[in-house]
Amino acid sequence: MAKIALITGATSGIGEACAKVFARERYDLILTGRRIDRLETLAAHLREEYNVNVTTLQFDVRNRDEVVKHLESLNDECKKVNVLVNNAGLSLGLEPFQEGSYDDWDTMIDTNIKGLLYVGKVVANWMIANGFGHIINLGSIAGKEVYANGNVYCATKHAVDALNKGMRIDLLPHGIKVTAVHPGAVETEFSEVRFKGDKARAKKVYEGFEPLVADDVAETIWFCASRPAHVNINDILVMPTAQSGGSNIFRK
Ligand code: NDP
Ligand code: 8X3
Repeated sequence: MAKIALITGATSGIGEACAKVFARERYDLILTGRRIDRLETLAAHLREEYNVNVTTLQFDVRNRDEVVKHLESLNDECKKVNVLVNNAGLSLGLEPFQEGSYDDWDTMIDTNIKGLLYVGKVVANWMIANGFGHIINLGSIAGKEVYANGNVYCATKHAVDALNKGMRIDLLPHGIKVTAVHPGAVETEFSEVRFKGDKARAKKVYEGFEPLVADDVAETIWFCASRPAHVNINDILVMPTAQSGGSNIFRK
């Protein structure tokens, strides 16, 4: 039987790249996101290209009832998930703390922290029942350092860093691996979302240096997922060579 990877936020960027890498490695996939048309297009491509089974689930990770309902609607075979890539997340706005938007703060906290917890808990309980599994949480350099105007986004990723450690302590007795992958700047739709559709402003973030691409992160995630059973990568920081730390890129 093929192994199974469940990937949240598979409609673009790092999540989509992970779907392609795990399909290449002949994993069956459960892909989630809100933009169902994109999920269906990707699923059709992966079935055709790699002959893997792909199930798509459309839900908003911020909605706890929806998360539980959609995930628990999967059949028992699908719940034998080997790898969860807990990836769905976003940044909104880039303002000094005193000018920040309450709505943006709520959305980031609800998505990056609460969404990761809701999905993580459901899947962790399947993994406990199955006696195996590996949870890979998407952190960030923003979870290791704080940069100007990054205040709340950085706080959510620091929370992911702490939760990753806590999850590992609690799940280790059940034989479940827990890893955090913390990327630096990756050119995806991330900055377009942060700047609310302003493509020109988003593009500027990646000018003058070579950022990571989503594939670089997906291959790092695959490296973590493909270690032997006795090896766990607790935490990995993967940066563009040209970016020495959280503050070393231009964000305006
Ligand atoms: P993208 O914007 O390209 O992808 C984000 C994904 O998250 C999309 O598939 C989106 O799907 C999903 N998502 C966002 N909000 C929700 C929600 N409420 N419910 C369900 N799904 C949601 O960005 P990236 O690929 O770059 O980001 C992926 C992860 O990597 C995030 O956690 C981000 O914080 C992290 N990261 C990104 C870095 C970067 O520089 N790009 C660096 C470090 C970490 P949809 O909109 O269809 O629901
Ligand atoms: C995304 C990378 O440095 O723009 O987490 O916050 S950064």
